[in-house]
Amino acid sequence: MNGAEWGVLLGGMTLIVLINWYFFFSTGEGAVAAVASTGVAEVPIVVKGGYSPATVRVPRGARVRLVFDRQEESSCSEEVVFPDFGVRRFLPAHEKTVVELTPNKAGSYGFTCGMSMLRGTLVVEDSAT
Ligand SMILES: [Cu+2]
Repeated sequence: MNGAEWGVLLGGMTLIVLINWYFFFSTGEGAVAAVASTGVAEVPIVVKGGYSPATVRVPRGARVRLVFDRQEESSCSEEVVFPDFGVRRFLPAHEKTVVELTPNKAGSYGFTCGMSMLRGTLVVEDSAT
């Protein structure tokens, strides 16, 4: 093989490594909620064309306070729905709205806007012992 071919091969291999790294290591991403000594995990979520962060990780059994900070008037995001918890909450524009949940089961729980267009995930993890 000549130099150019080696270059293509190396470039391809680097790309594969990067893609694998992305899928295997960054899937655990998302904001990890800090749990205060009171047992409450408070997580700010900005609502603006989506949820940011879209993935929130909390330890099982913590009281979770999700503080939705809606920075837009788009009617799309005026409601947030947690189907697994039977929660549907109106989010006034340019205000913060707290949604409190206490998930006791580990798992991934989706939340969406009222029309299921914007999506986020609440990941409840068994805390490491
Ligand atoms: Cu929507």
